[in-house]
Amino acid sequence: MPLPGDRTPLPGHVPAPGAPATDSDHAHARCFELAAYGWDAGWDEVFTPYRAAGLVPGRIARVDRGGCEVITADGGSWRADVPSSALALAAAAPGHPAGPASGGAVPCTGDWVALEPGPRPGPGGHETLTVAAVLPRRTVLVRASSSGRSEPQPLAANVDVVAVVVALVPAVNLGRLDRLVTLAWDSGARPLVVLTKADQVPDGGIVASAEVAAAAPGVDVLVTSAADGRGLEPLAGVLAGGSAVLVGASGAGKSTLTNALLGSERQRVRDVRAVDGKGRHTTVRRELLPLPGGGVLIDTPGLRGVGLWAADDGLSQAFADIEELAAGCRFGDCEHRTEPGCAVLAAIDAGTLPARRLDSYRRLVRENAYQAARTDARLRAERERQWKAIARQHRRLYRERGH
Ligand SMILES: Nc1nc2c(ncn2[C@@H]2O[C@H](COP(=O)(O)OP(=O)(O)OP(=O)(O)O)[C@@H](O)[C@H]2O)c(=O)[nH]1
Ligand SMILES: [Mg+2]
Ligand SMILES: [Zn+2]
Repeated sequence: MPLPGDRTPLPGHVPAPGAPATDSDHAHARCFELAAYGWDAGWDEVFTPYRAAGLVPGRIARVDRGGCEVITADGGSWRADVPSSALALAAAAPGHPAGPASGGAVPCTGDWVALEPGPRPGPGGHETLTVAAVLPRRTVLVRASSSGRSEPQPLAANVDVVAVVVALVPAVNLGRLDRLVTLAWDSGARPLVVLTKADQVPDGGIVASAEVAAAAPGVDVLVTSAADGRGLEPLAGVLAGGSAVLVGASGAGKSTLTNALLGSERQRVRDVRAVDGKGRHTTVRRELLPLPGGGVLIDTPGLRGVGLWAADDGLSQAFADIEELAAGCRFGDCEHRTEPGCAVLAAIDAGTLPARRLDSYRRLVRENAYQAARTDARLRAERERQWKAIARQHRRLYRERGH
């Protein structure tokens, strides 16, 4: 019972060895093949009603304008349509799509979805897969969209680890790191900092990694070099068996790391001879790739000016040290500026908290609050428009009935 769908394998896709032949083999493969992509008993339970409705599970490997690529139970990658009606529904869904969202979210890379197999309408219609629902997300990495509108943009769903990739050259920007670590914490997944290009610094990144560890309490820091292979084995160990996403600035070395972990030149990386390469994105899509040691990795395009979106939880976790200190301030509403009995200022005086960290915290809290205010205003305006539309409809019905 093979799955219907546009059987166009992704470039570079290798069919799973020993493809199942019988129905019972296929039922077994259902668990086996998707398990390599993170499917487990929990997802299987969530999927029960969808399966009863004749839908099949899949994981989104990549999203593009016309639809998406999904990995299905046979281990293959197929194209699937994302109907515009589903997108409209999702946009109207409450809370969309921040936080582990409802089934009404716009699909993004890493999402588990329920697919409807069926014929494409129209003359000579061939078989196709359509995304019928997005399963509720366990984790989701969200940023404020770069379009300037206060909208959340999901970058990756259902990952266990968010790896913040930062090059050791040029020198690490700790303010930028704070922002990315906050975003990573806010996803609900485990953050990890991966420092790259250790071969380019004389001390192998010892000093910088200590600074980074101090700036990101509770987050593991790995020093790597794709050029000489250092740190790659521990990194592969951390990523094995789960789902991870790589985020960071363009040129940080995400795709180079991805290739090193895959053991193949799957992802295009920036040409070292490109003199005008600054600020140009080599990777243009978020793409989910299976790792040889088990687990999957999502490589992403470089993030420029990434904004926080409703990242209160992320801020509390990324700056747990400051919030803990603040609990000891004399005044409950202490702003840690000039107040007497301020535990945060005392820690800065004592040299146990860098002043830079308080500045960074303030900046991100302010930005997060500003973003929230703008979002609320937009949601209010939207609701008003909806009410007006309903009122218009009522008036029309009223007139038609001859009142
Ligand atoms: N010396 C050295 N160079 C590296 C290392 N990792 C990456 N590079 C170089 O850094 C440049 C950028 O690497 P990419 O992997 O394309 O960076 P990226 O983060 O994927 O960039 P975008 O796709 O634009 O977001 C390339 O020229 C790589 O060869 C490393 O460990 N050592
Ligand atoms: Mg890249
Ligand atoms: Zn204080």
